[in-house]
Amino acid sequence: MSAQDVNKNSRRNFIGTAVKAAMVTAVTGSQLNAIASKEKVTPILNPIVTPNSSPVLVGTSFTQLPLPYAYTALEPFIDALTMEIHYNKHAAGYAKNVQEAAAAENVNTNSNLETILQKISSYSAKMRNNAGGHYNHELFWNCMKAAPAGVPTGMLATAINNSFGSLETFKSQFADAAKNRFGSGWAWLVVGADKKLAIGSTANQDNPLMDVSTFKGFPLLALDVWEHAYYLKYQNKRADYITAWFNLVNWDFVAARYEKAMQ
Ligand code: MN3
Repeated sequence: MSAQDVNKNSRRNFIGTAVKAAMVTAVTGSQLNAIASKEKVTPILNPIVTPNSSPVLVGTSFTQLPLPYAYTALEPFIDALTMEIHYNKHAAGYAKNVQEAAAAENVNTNSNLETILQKISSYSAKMRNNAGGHYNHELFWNCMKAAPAGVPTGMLATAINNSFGSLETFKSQFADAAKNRFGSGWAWLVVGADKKLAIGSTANQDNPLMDVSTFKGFPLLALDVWEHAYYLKYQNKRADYITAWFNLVNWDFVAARYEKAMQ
């Protein structure tokens, strides 16, 4: 057998293994769904966006909404187990805790979370961490969709080109914001009070709507750079996670939020 044949063979074996691994993942994903339905957890395949609801997700509720796709939908860039733990444990925890904080601090949970965030300095640290955590994740899920990402369109595409020169320059600057956020936090694309696009980051579960944030604006695009968002697949390689994540950006959602912000 020539070296080339050996190469072909090992490549075939690798592909076989990869296909098998994908099948195992698919089964795991559907088993998770089955477990979810048995435990009367909200089904995860229901879309958030219905014909009667705004696709821009303005007016975030205190309740965790169903994921707009299956746990497996973002593979291979974000694995199903990471998504399952992230949505069902981490994000579900913020949703539960923000409701506890609201009850303790006499906040009406029928109000929009945005109004609380804008005056978050009036509330407890528990409210700040969990109102932020809940809001950020509800936004984050909608900022992603199954690959491929496509490209920004319409007014957003023009604004990105005008502000950053090109989509590639935008991605590079956004990735730098995400890489350089020390410890846990988020990277953002926002529309500022001056109606201009800006890139920045916040620590922990803070976000640009909060009165306590030094980086302010209306968030269009959010990237979670807490280790829980990537560690199972990427370990310490945050930069690789960020590069992969660009394959998942839901530009239609971002463009709809931009148009809303510019009205
Ligand atoms: Mn998270």
